[in-house]
Amino acid sequence: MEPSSGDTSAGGKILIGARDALIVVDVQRDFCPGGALAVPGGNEIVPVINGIVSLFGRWVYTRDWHPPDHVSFTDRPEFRDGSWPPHAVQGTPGAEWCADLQMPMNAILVSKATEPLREAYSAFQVERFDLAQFLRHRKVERVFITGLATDYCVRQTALDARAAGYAVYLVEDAVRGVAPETTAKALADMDAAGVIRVRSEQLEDSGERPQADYDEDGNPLGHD
Ligand code: VGL
Ligand code: ZN
Repeated sequence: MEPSSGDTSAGGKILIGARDALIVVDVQRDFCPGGALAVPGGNEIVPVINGIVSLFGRWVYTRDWHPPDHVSFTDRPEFRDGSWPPHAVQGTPGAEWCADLQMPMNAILVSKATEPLREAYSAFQVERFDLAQFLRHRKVERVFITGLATDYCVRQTALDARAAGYAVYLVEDAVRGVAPETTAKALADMDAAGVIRVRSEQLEDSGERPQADYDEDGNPLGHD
């Protein structure tokens, strides 16, 4: 029996187990209402994410973590790729996690787009940390993607995870987009890449969890 290969048909239950990881993309204040690059309804996904966190035993939280002079920032932003207002600047309140977002102690944190001249919409594009390899070494086979924004960082994360060979699930009620047209296009791109759309209510606990990375004293276990 393969405990983590649940029923993936539309509306079916999906059992979350040891080979699954939850990816939470850029749930930061600047992407929530009141922020510099506010995504409509961005804050509404926080309780949805909080409701599924405990089903998982592996978590990756990504954050946009720009220098103040990041290449994507412009004085007259058009709110599209390459033309954003300053947002998610390292160490500023706008770069902090949205209020009430739960984050397990053992979650992995990946900061991205940290260099002035490079854009990085996905944590798989980070140069100094190989997220695909990190997940592979931990026997992860399926990733469940949540966060902001559907049309940019969520889209790119899902496409990169597919390219890295993972089965990818987009948790539709746990994402929001910047604009309707680009969001529709992003969903079509993800569909074409084989990303499976699910809703948070479909996810169920198998009771199975991955082996710990560390022993009780914090020493790495290194079972690879
Ligand atoms: C994002 C625009 C600019 C995102 C990040 O997290 O989707 N979008 N930077
Ligand atoms: Zn950004």
